[in-house]
Amino acid sequence: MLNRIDLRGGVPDPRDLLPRAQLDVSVAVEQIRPLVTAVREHGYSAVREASERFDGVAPEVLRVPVEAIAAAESTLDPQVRAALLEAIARVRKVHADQRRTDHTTTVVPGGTVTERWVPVDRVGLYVPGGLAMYPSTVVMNVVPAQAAGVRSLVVASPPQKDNDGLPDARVLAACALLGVDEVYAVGGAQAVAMLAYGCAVDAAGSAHCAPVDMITGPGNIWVTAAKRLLRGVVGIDAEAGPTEIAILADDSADPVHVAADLISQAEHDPLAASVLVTPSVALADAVDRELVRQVSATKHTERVDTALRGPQSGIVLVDDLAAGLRVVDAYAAEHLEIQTVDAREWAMRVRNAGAIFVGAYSPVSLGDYCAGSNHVLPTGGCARHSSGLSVQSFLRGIHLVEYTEAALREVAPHVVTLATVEDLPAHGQAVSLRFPEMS
Ligand code: HSO
Ligand code: ZN
Repeated sequence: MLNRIDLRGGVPDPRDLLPRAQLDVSVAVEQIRPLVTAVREHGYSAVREASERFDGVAPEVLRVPVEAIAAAESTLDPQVRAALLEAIARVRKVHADQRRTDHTTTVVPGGTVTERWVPVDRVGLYVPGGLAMYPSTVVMNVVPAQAAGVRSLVVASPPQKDNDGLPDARVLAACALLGVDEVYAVGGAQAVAMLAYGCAVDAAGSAHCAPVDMITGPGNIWVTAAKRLLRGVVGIDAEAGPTEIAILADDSADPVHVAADLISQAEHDPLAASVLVTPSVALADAVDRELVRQVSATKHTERVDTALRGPQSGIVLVDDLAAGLRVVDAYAAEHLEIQTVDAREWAMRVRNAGAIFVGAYSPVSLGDYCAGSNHVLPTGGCARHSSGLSVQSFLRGIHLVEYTEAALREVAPHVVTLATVEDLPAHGQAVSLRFPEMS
């Protein structure tokens, strides 16, 4: 069922041979540019027009009334509430441990540099609502922002036709459980533009969404394009593309589990990528057989089938696990499962992955919801240089430089030398004129 890529015999750099979807965000950027400009210039009316055009519905007041958020929570299925609360508690536990403390380094006696960690003031969190609804993504965005100490948090999520133009009720309920009461029923590129520039949220212009400093969260290609276009106007997290799972497995892996995990992420999107890397032809054959069986029985057969048969998915055959490790490093998957003997040891050797799921009982879906880890992770190979969302994403490190007169005097000649070498004498002057003996 999956394409096979045979890398046995070894290849110097497997990167170009690996399956990966080519999503051209730059084309999408040009397509959404007029919309972003319209939102900057016309605010409310442009946002509403775009919502009607793309989502087929738009409430007159874009801000969700707090009563509607509370109502979504009070009508939440008790089992869903319990599951969300469990997820929140676990994600909070992990993210609380990420908090950084200020640190002062004494460079020389009388000369210190303190690093102060200051949260971003106002953050917009985008929660998608297309093929699936994502209350779990509310948790994964809000919890680290709150743990970082972000003061003002706003959520934007597309209006739903079947919920009177409000965002999905479970998304609203998750906001309520986390204490977020500023929510906008706006999706797509128009949501990103609205958050970045700020805008009136009713026709009379009597209510406003203030501009945010940073926008995080996954979204479709239009959301990603708008984030790329507005980067600089606002800060953004890593660009999110379609979901990916890579599994490094040997003969010890259970093909039934491997197939289920590959399907679990293919379920997100016809463009999702599911990749198995293995030295075992027997496992590859067994997984393939198992996929045929499980895909026909799964709910979203068509979507999953398209994703698995797409050029972005496949089984990569390698000589041994060490070669497999080079392949998964070159691929830099959003999610990497290690289902091998000594899985933890192999996991510790991986250099590039958004998150690593170790052993037979740590599937990606556990991390999607309830492991405590974050599920907003770098895709498209960005795991080579970026991390998933964390408390750190919402903090800025500000250096406080404090030198005494004596400490500055001591280092002044070096500053003057470096300023002279860069032909910036005024820089040197700013130091030397403080000390009459130097001029
Ligand atoms: N696997 C997705 C996150 C998610 N899965 C949300 C289910 N709900 C991207 O990491
Ligand atoms: Zn998922």
